[in-house]
Amino acid sequence: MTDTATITKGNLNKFEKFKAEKDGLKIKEEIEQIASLGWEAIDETDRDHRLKWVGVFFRPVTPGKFMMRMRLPNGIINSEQMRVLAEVVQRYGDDGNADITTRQNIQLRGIRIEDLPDIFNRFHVVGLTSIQSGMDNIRNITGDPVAGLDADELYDTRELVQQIQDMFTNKGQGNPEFTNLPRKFNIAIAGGRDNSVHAEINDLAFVPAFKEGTGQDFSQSPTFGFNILVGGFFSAKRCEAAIPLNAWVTPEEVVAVCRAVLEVYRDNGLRANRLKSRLMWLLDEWGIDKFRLEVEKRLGKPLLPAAPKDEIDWEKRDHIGVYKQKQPGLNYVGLHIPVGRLYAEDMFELARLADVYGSSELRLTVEQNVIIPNIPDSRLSTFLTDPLLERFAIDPGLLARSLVSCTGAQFCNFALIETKNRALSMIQALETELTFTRPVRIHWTGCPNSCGQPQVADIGLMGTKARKNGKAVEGVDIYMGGKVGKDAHLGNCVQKGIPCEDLQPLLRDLLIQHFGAKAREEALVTS
Ligand code: SRM
Ligand code: SF4
Repeated sequence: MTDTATITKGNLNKFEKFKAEKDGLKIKEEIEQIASLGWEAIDETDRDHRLKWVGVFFRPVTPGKFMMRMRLPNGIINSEQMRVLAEVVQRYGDDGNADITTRQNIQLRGIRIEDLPDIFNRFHVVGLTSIQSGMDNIRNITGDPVAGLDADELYDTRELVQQIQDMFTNKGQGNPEFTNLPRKFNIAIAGGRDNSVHAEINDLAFVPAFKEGTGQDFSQSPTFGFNILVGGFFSAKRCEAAIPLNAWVTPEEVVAVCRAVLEVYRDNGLRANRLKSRLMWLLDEWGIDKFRLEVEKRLGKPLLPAAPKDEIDWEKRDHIGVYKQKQPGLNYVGLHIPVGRLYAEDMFELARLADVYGSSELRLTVEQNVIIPNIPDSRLSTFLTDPLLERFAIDPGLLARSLVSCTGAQFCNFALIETKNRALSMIQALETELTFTRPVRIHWTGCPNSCGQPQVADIGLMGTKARKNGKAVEGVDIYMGGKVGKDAHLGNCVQKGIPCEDLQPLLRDLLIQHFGAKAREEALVTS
């Protein structure tokens, strides 16, 4: 457990000071009182920061209407839970909505502070939690979105993801052992061959890998496990892909290794400067060998060296459309949710689809879309005629299909530009102008914090301030070259400060030059 002494390295910054004064998790006991006081009377540090320990975010853009960030391990939610979330946002009318996030998760908007006790009760009844989902805590753990469904999967990640969450949240009750990390922390487990979780951009990631000669009988066939990557992160100051820890673990060892890595980071991570506090900065200071040694000490045993290669050898799938499951006679269907935005009615309707056609389960993807699993062959054709599929398509346009966008100026005070609506209208215009032979992954992010992951995109657009005719206007920096799936690597900034109003023709040219798009008239002539 941390104490003020262990975290005091140099001068305490404002965040370290308030964490040392009162653990963020303590806010949990004060919810009733805060709710009865009303948002305007809340102590500023509690309002702006500590409430994030229970997943409640003050939104300066919409004062009095808070955001709630859930935890949905492996991106899985059932229809009953989805209905509870829908009921919560429904009560706020036009102010209420929800977003599927880039970590397979859901955020709710419009929340009034006086409703928190009732909302937490409702969450409790259906087994939902928003605990430790913001500030210096571990974010939603991502896992393979088709875990347990995919005939080609190497490992079903669901149970492990849940176990890790249970460990650091004390089964959703809150665990003060892990509520004062130096900074946020991202964990991902890949279970398939296509790295559907973007392992490379997590602080700690497990990727499938077989190891020879680890069984008691060395003639045994190779043993399944995971190679470990550490230190991947994006921030306004620096973006890095994760690096190998040179360690391989069996699935049974994953939870203990997570705990060991978190303890090392918690007790040794740099805390003086919040711009230099993510795990990679500690790895820089120590070197990977010392870090590995410290993890071994916490673990109480040596780590085996990494397997020579991992099993990520597919291009990344987006799961939109209809796919056979490994269970004979069952299918999963991926629906495209434009920029992840949902309204109460959509959420009720998605829950209905899951109940009527599937097994009452819904899955979320890091591309902000929904998968409905377990649809029997006999129900599939009726499912495909359901009117909801006109809104949430299974065969969207090739640009819309891969579009990802962060929250942007509508709700986020860090934003330098409006993102979601702009992204949608620009993609619509480009799909009208051009034809495509393959999807192009365009990611929008409203500021350099990179929540929309522009560095993993074919074309990444990062909000910035630009100038046009001597005036300050909304603009973007353009990133290209991000590669996902097999041989994933980050893209780079290729153009800076493009005014948003000049962006569409520029994107049009990029799509033609680099991604084989054709102008519609030209496509007609050549066909
Ligand atoms: Fe993020 C802060 C939204 C994924 C890097 N992020 C924020 C805040 C909380 C800022 C704020 O208080 O307004 C945003 C809330 C806006 C809102 O009202 O929605 C916010 N981040 C999001 C989401 C909702 C974007 C989305 O539309 O999907 C994602 C929520 C994920 C979740 O369910 O937990 C989200 N954020 C990410 C990712 C992507 C990822 O995890 O794969 C990143 C880059 C990866 C990483 O963290 O290494 C990311 N968010 C940041 C950062 C920069 C972190 C840093 O080390 O500097 C901040 C700012 C900060 O923490 O100081 C930030
Ligand atoms: Fe907000 Fe910036 Fe993150 Fe977008 S990238 S959600 S604008 S902090």
